[in-house]
Amino acid sequence: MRIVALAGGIGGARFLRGLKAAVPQGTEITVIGNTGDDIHLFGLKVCPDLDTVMYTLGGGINEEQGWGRTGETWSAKEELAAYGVEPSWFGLGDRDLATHLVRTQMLGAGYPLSAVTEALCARWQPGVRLLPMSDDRIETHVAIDDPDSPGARKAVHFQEYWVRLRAGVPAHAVVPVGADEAAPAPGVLEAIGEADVVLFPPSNPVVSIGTILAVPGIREAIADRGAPVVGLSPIVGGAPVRGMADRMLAAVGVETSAAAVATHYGAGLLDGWLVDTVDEAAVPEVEKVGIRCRAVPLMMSDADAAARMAREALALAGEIQ
Ligand code: GDP
Ligand code: FO1
Ligand code: CA
Repeated sequence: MRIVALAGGIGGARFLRGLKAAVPQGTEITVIGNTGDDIHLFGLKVCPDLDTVMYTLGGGINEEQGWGRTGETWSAKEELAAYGVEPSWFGLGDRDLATHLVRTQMLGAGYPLSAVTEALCARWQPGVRLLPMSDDRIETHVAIDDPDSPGARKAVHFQEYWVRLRAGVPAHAVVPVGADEAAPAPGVLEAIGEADVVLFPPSNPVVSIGTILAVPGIREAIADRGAPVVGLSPIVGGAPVRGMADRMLAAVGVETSAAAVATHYGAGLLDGWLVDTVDEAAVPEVEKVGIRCRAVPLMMSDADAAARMAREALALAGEIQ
């Protein structure tokens, strides 16, 4: 069986760990990773979502934090702070820095991000084929009120909105800058074209899955493929399980509910949707718009729970086939 999964960071990575445990040997899993969160800092290219997937599946993730390396130290960050250089709000750990150094060096030598990601994965052996959604630069920006100019708005990088501002001010728009002119990375459309199942893990619907779908050709390839497309809700009981996805949903005019996210993806894209058991009442609402829906436990409290979720998603896909 060939599975394609789109993925952001933590929600995507933890689900993928469960998926790997749930599938029979020989199953090929291709992950299309979000690169809209990528940022250039101190001359380095940082790809938080690709790294979160790579470290989580490769056994190098800081489990409590959900991003960055296990056993991390922060000497470089302290030295940068001593120089008084900004940004000081984004922490690059010493171990993590090595990843960004290798990536930046390879990009500088002319390798595309997809080749660089493959090279980094040669060390981490994530057990899936991890592809960036695109080799082209795409950066998610968020429109907020400009505090220095009343009545005006300004755009900030997604990481500035998420990490520095902690999504603490209203987001008026979310724009994947560069997506219009971008192309899917090599292998992305081919993997979708050969997939038996396409999965949307419980990743952020706007800045993770939404950004991947904004790369021209990806949404169309998934919709046209005809293989079952099954998603899992990152919204449980009317709130994100983790993070500030409600802020991002509000920016695109979508209610923070498991049913509203399914409707946002739409029956033209999504065939099946899993909501948490606390959201059982949403099932008929989702089925009414033509998406098959089941209520099952969706809390990834450990790897086994994530594996059970993956089995449920594949079972629903099997019903649709
Ligand atoms: P990010 O890039 O690190 O923000 O990670 P993703 O976009 O992949 O996933 C973020 C989403 O994961 C958030 O909106 C959370 O609500 C969701 N999430 C995290 N843990 C869980 C969980 O245990 N269950 C479910 N259903 N969603 C989760
Ligand atoms: N998240 C934070 O909240 N603070 C940080 O300082 C931070 C640093 C960081 C470094 C590397 C990396 O791969 C991820 C990092 N993250 C940090 C997480 C990341 O920025 C966000 O959680 C995601 O991009 C949101 O999707
Ligand atoms: Ca992300």
